[in-house]
Amino acid sequence: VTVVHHVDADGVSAAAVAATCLTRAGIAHRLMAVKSLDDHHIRMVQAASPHALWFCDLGSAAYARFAPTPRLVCDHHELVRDGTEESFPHVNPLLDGLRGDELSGAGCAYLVAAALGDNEDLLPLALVGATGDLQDRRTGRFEGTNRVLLRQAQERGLLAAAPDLAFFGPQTRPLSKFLHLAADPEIPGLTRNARGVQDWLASNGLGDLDATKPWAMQSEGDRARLRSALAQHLVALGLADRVPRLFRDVVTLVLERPGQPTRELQEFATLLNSTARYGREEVGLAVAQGDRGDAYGQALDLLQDHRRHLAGSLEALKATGMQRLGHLQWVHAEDRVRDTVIGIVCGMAQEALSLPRDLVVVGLAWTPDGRTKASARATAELQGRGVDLALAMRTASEGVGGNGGGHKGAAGATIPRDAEAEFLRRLDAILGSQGAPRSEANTNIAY
Ligand SMILES: [Mn+2]
Repeated sequence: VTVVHHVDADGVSAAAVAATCLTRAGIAHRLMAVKSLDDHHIRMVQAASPHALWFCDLGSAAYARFAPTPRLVCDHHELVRDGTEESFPHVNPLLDGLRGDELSGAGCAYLVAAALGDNEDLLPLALVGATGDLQDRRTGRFEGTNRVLLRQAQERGLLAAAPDLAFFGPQTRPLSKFLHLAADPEIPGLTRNARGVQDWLASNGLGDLDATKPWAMQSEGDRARLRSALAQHLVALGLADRVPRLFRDVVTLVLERPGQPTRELQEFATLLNSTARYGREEVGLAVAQGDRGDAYGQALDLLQDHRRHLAGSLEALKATGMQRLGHLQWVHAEDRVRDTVIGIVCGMAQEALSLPRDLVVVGLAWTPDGRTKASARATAELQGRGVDLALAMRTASEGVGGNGGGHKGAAGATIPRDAEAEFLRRLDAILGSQGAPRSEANTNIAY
């Protein structure tokens, strides 16, 4: 079996599930990581002359290109329905009338693994993939099928879930950073203000806390006091509407060592993103399959590089400035942001640069092979108005000789480098037809 998987945290989690259950079943296999199933990668997979194919976190739009090879597709991206989409084993929540954000590629792969044998220990990976795809961000907890998988993992003592502060990095970020790097929700006086955090802690009777210790290492009593103080702080500022967003269901991998990124789902997913998105998928796969030795050490180094790259990328976006075109705001990072993380950076920019939420965000970056990667993000409000980025990005890119797809709220495309302006024009027109609001002015915004 040739396992073809995407290079994000979900794709790596899915591939780790697939590889582990194939090994246990005594089935020979090899792994192939791909950025997308565009023409180039489709030819690459075909050239490998696979006996059988298992697609993880992609394939729902390209399955027809691999007939008559036996195929299994585990995906949750928008489907191409051509009448043959259920003529082979095809696991995608959209085929069952479910939402694409209530089960991840890794979750689909887990359902197959569960059918193959006793693979319940892989349940946490199903949810690492889900959180890597931000499936717990809309409501602050897992919904639908993910919720069922979470309950199973809790019953088996693999995961624990409890409402706690929603900020990123409860296991590894020192408390001060945990608070001042938190931008969603924005907390006036604390967000991006390290000094402000110290003063605020002191003036709330929390000055005795060791701010170098991570959040999860603080005592439960101190955490409870800090949570209420934060809520009161927002209420006192007239921002009570932000209080619910202070909290999410934080999911802990109870068998992992405390203080490690593998101990909490979101941090685990970020660790995997630090590997495969930089061409080091073998490191992420080893960690996802349980390596806590050499590969784990390498992953921690890659995580530092990933953090530096993201911080530098945000600065680059800020310096370049967003431009507006009709229904979208866009920025071209050229070679300053890796094509494999431009989507993550656009998502972060929405919060960190307080971008208008009523315009689709589009980031462009050059790929190493001479093309251009485009990544787009739409808020839930825009999706509610009818915006479907998977369709818009696919149609606009195919119109200029590229390809694309994804989810309604997050999608990507690869296009010829000389077609960037035409692509943006087509995308803008499609977004308009989908009901996206228009910006007031076509201006460059300087930050
Ligand atoms: Mn996915």
